[in-house]
Amino acid sequence: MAEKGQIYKIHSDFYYVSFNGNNYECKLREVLKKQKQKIVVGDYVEFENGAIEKVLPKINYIPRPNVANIDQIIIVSAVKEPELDFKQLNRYICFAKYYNIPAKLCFNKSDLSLDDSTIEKVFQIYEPLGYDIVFTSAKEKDGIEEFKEILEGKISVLCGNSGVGKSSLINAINPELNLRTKSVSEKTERGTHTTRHCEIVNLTGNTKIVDTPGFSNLKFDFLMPAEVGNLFDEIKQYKGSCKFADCLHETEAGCAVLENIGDIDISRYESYLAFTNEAKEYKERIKYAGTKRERETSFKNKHDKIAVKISTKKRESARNTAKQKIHKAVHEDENERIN
Ligand SMILES: Nc1nc2c(ncn2[C@@H]2O[C@H](COP(=O)(O)OP(=O)(O)O)[C@@H](O)[C@H]2O)c(=O)[nH]1
Ligand SMILES: [Mg+2]
Ligand SMILES: [Zn+2]
Repeated sequence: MAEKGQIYKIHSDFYYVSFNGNNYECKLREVLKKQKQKIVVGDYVEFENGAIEKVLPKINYIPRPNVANIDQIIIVSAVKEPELDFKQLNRYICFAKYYNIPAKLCFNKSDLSLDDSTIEKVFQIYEPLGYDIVFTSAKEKDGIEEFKEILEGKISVLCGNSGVGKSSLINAINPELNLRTKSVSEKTERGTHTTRHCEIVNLTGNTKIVDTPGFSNLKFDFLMPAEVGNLFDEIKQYKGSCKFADCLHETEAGCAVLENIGDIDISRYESYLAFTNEAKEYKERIKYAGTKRERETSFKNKHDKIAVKISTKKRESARNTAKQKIHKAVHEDENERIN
């Protein structure tokens, strides 16, 4: 009988599977290799005698870090050093939304002159949105029990800018755990090649975390401007209530979001506008890619030596092919991001 386990590490051809507290080194069945399906850390698999026979459907998936089936994302910020960055926090929150993974918020370095107004602001903005919030000091070991509690029994990914104290928090819970990887901004900017493999490790008892190089590509340059509102619950609730169906809630007349702007936190709304602009840049870019291709096609047609009189029908079909190519290119680009 095949057992159902979870891949916690992948190393070249070897897949390490945990099942019932034991670890198994496995290889893929030939048939799986041929299927070319994406197998990542976190995947649940059926295996028998060191061979993985089947990969079960992923509940969720984050491409970078490349991991599936995680329970939650813990977004770590520092209240000072570096200064609390609400926009960055909102960015992580939106990413968690995008990948459909629950998030919890940790505010670390509470030992550094944490004023009441900061605490108040944090609760005022994020509590109504339904987020669990903990304040910690990895240094003074404050709030570590609460931090442990929010991780308890789950598989979590910690994310947050470099220097906010992620490693210190993990250390405060389990000093023996020597994580290999560094957070994303500690090592590279986008473009520099690094191996982005991750590993699920036991933090304590049944609590697991993903040892990961961190999130990369945190810009919203892969979706349409109109989709950004879906990542903000307080904006999404007005979906369909604006006068114009394609309303971006910026300056449009009859915008339900603007009519209720008093109920939305201004820093959240500003983040929304900023991310929408990033998405607009993306939209412009693919639009330009489209027109450029079409221009090239028509140029080629015009300058074709064998002076051709392309029938309207043929021209139409040529245009369609060009469009399909563009669509495919865009699609592939998206896939590249998703995979
Ligand atoms: N004052 C203070 N410093 C901290 C705290 N947690 C971490 N640090 C310091 O912040 C720096 C970055 O911490 P680190 O855990 O490496 O952050 P990471 O990049 O998020 O993993 C280190 O110098 C830590 O000693 C804290 O709670 N209070
Ligand atoms: Mg670190
Ligand atoms: Zn609107």
